[in-house]
Amino acid sequence: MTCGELLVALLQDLGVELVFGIPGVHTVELYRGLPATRIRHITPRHEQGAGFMADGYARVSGKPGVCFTITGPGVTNIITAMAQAYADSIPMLVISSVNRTHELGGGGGRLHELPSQRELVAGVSAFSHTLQRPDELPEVLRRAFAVFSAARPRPVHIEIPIDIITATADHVSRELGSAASRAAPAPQAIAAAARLLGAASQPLLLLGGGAVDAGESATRVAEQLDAPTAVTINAKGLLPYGHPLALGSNQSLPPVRALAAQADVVLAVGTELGETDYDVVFDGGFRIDGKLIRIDIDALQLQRNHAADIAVLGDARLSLEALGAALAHEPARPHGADSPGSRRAAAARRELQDQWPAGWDAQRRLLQLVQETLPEVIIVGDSTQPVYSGNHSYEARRPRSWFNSATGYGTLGYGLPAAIGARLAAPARPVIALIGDGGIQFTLAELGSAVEAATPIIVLLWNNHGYGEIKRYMEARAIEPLGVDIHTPDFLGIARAFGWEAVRAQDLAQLQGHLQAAVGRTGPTLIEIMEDGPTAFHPT
Ligand SMILES: Cc1ncc(C[n+]2csc(CCOP(=O)(O)OP(=O)(O)O)c2C)c(N)n1
Ligand SMILES: [Mg+2]
Repeated sequence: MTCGELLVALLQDLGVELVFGIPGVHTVELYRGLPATRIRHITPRHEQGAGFMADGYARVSGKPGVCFTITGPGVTNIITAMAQAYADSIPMLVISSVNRTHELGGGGGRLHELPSQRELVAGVSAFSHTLQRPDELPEVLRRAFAVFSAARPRPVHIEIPIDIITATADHVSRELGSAASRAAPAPQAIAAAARLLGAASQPLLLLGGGAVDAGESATRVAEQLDAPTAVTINAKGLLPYGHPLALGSNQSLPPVRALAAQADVVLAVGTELGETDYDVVFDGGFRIDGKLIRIDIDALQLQRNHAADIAVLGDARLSLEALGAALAHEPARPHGADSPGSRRAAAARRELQDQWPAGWDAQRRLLQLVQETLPEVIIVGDSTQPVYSGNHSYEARRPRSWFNSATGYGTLGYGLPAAIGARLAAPARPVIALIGDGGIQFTLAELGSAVEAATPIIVLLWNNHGYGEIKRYMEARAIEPLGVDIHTPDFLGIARAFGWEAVRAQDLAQLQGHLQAAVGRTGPTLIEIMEDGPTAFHPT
């Protein structure tokens, strides 16, 4: 058995079901053992597509997305996707080759050579490791999976020199030992938090993507505290749909900011308190004037952005369960739609609705129709108008059902490949990629991967013939729009050429018909929506 064969056997032992990658002469030895496993291989058209697919798969399944890439260009191509996953704390394992051990850093002009590949990737990884011997493999994989399951999940990079991939591994034990248990919070910290929250008169709860698997315990705590609750974009769906305490993801808008500033105690769980959720208007206006309790799995993150009065290190679900148990000893508060907290939340929601920009209304109705037609839908967004407005107005029915690349790193080109990964993780659910005409052109060739992977996803293409958001931004600053009115191709023709069904929707009834037809198909469907022009969409 070679090191390459051992690797895929270990990955299977670790529960990996899918690998995304484009093979090359440096990685063929990773493929030798694959057919003997149950692992399915998915081939993208660019390594960035592989990374985004792995990300979409991870966000829906909760399991790490695994990629194989070649030395050099394969690695540089996937770095953008790793950076998006790094920013949003998504588990991802990138296994690449690298030049021979004795040539590393040599600058000899070898095929695919980089001065230091490991250093390049280390900046977007929890860690990046160069394998020196096959014997190291079980341990380094154990470390990677410890990041994914028990620490703050982020990409991990393992590079294997091409002389090590083929080295014999017959002597290496396949023993993987026990995964780490998740960290429970310190009891004193939870007791202090419960005392402070128990005495609060205007508490506010902030939930982030770190709490994505803590919906039930978070809802219990929200109800015990009667606290209006804001979720980040990656935490949408944590409270039951239509919950009276829900504020959605509007921390950048005045009504929720007012609640945050007025709150005497804010409890923030698994959230960075970062810019793309709390300050997309870039004015530094999100303030917490009262006491702040933070819960996070990452000790460093507990100290970033806002200083906490009580900083609790621990897993979100275990911490919220412990907090819920402690709060059960505090005097019960009223709850239900008429409670003071629910009334504060309802007032904020009304104010928010009055303040929605006019242009958002059409997009909101579009997204509502999608959700009514396909209640189980997962909407994977790129960085385009209806994604921005949906980040504020859309209420997901379940966690892991609305996410996009407008958060965190904010790259274009994410939506299509990430939707393919999402569908692979949830083959029974409708998956929509919501993308602009600019964003889709970054990874357009992945239309081919969707056909090949037999993932009947739906692309909702928001076409305004250009980089609309940036054009608006330039106009608002009296900069003459330049570089934003791009040539857009015949997307329907392109999609058909890739083997997709492709149609245009001009009103809600047409859109509904197209969606219903699309979910009945075995192949993927692109539905184009024109923002303007003679075939413009009217949300009626
Ligand atoms: C890789 C990358 N390059 C550039 C940008 C800057 N950018 C953000 S939004 C945007 C416009 C995207 O156009 P489109 O996808 O058509 O969406 P629209 O704003 O028109 O709705 C651009 C260029 C980015 N976020 N990521
Ligand atoms: Mg556009």
